Amino acid sequence: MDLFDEQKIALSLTPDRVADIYLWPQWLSSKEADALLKTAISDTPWRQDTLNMMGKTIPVPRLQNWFGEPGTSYTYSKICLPAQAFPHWMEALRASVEVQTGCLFNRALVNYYRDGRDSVDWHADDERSLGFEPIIASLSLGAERVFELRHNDTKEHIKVPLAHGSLLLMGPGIQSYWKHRIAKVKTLEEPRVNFTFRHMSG
Ligand SMILES: O=C(O)CCC(=O)C(=O)O
Ligand SMILES: [Mn+2]
Repeated sequence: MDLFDEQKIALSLTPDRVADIYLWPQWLSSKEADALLKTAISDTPWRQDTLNMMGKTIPVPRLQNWFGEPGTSYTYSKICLPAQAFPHWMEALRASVEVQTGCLFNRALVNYYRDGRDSVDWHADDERSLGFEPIIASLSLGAERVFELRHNDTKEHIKVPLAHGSLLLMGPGIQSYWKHRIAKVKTLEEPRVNFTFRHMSG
């Protein structure tokens, strides 16, 4: 499988509108992906953020950080993440994701799932700050985890395994009609790092 081996999954948004997900299952060679996973785990300044749930403070079940134009920030679930400048190794990755997808990305939310107990719950990346119908690219490294998508109205449910070195692109409209998550996997001990590249103006 090489760079051009792409798969397309068509998702219904409304009865007369479809959006595409593109998946490059082995976008990086396993050697490249191994090296990048090591760098990402050791060189990303990981944050342990907390959520306020019904008066209780609970840790976000993963580590994370936000990269982009210094001086800007991104807020989701009431967590404000000030942008860190892209380190050189992440900047190179950002640029190759742009070349592969033909889309522009100037921000990245990076997630570190230390093991199968870490997860991200059902959500859409639909904050107004991401603009109208944002396009999102997602690069996965480390343990394979299942990316689940669920339609808001029809409850149609699909599962896409995201392998070490895979790249996934969610096209316009998906954030408005579908939610996605990475569920916990009780028995999994291996880590996973995920980069979600986004575009924000300003
Ligand atoms: O880890 C993933 O594959 C998804 C992460 C995600 O949905 C997000 O950061 O918004
Ligand atoms: Mn997301």
